[in-house]
Amino acid sequence: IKQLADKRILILGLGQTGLSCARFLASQGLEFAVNDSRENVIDEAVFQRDHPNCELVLGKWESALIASAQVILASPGIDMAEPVIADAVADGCQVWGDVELFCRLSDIPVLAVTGSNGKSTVVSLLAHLAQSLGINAELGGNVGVPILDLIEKSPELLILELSSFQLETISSMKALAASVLNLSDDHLDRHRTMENYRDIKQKIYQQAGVAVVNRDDSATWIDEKAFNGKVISFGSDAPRDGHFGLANINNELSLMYGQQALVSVWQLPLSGVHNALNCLAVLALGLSAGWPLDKMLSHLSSFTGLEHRCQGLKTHDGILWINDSKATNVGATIAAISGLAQTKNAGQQLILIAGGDGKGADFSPLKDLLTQEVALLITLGKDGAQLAALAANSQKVESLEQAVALAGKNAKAGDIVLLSPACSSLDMFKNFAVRGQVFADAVQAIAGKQTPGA
Ligand code: UMA
Ligand code: ADP
Repeated sequence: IKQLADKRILILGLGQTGLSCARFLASQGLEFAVNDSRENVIDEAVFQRDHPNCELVLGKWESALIASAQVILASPGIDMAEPVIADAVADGCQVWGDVELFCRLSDIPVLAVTGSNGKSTVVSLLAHLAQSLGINAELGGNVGVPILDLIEKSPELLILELSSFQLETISSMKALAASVLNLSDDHLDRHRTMENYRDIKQKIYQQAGVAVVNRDDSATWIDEKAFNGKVISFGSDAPRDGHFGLANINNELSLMYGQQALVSVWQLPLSGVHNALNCLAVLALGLSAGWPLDKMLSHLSSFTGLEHRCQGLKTHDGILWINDSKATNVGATIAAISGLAQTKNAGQQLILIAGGDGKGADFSPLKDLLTQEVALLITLGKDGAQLAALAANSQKVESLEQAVALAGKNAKAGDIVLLSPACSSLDMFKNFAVRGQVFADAVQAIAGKQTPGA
């Protein structure tokens, strides 16, 4: 904490991260200023009561305040390359995020996970296994709990989900084990190129004890000669000794550790090859933390999965309605459609509801699946029209309720209606969870009620 004493500290952004930074600095008796470019982000009176000495500027970026800071604690959602901010930051000013501050202050061991998709699933499954094994671990980061809020709990292990936004400001992380699960087009409106996005994600490996890499995705690989730690890989092919993979054993696809068959994919709690890969990444990370493989395997099946990720809804109309609102990029929607394509039968139609803010993504990798697997594409939101142009049969609507109504009219019993937007929700909803809930409510309104005699 000496690094912060007598420094002019500025918190940029007053969402979850900024508020947690403010609480932490105050708990250490440190003074700070806060700047958020939006109005009405907090109850100012309450904040000023809790932090009476804090200079608070809301509603605009205050160049003079930014220029006078010696340490800036930047919220992940703020693009520090924006000229109004970048031009104001003084030479020699340290720009950290909450995670970098944590890394500089704490030596609690960390399992760190990033990737374009599967992060929340992997860290939640790790937390589930830790709890089942009686390990005092806490889960935090991009999954929704700011990391500085966890320091005072003094867990024996931290399981951290890290976004590219959080990794951008990291330089001191020394994870026990770290993984880039996969990389596909996302957040390019901020990171500009895939190379830059990959380089940011790869910062998670800096000084890690173990790098857990995906053999199927070269963007997750690390230069083993330049790396001091150990590398464990996972992938969809049969693995070498000491690595994880998949293989056909007695006509069933099985999770493998070297030559050892671990469990059939049918016994896993989550379906789809992408989830089998997520489980392999979990086992590799858990093993790196010293967790016994047999004990992890015995607790895998009791994981119940997360809402809004390929979650089937309970209805009475014979249609399978699936909420995959968390599919906020093209890679996630490809995983959802490919997973269903493997299991659905020839008579089952798939209706897809997609669209929202595409964050500058290239949608074309979806084209073949949309043509081959999707009977009707219903689009909405800012970039809905771009998606609609890729499919043979598509219709545009204005709201998610209209999309559900249209899907209901076109689907017959046995069909599948999938909400998997390939886009962020932020053009129409507060977040993906609200979008998923609006979908679930609209589905219940037309399909949840038991029909008389049913
Ligand atoms: N703000 C400005 N000007 C801007 C942008 C933001 O002033 O141009 C202010 C907003 O007014 C607001 C604050 O900054 O007051 C919001 O900060 P933030 O956007 O960094 O959000 P937090 O509430 O601090 O939440 C962040 C993560 N949000 C983002 O990265 C956008 C949360 O991830 C994370 O759970 C939380 O920290 C705790 O670590 C959310 C997310 O959408 C779930 N992440 C992206 C994703 O998963 O794709 C990366
Ligand atoms: P993240 O935290 O990285 O956004 P989640 O576990 O919340 O990941 O899942 C987000 C979306 O990605 C969901 O639609 C989910 O079905 C899909 N998904 C999960 N794991 C993978 C994977 N390994 N590859 C591709 N898509 C995935």
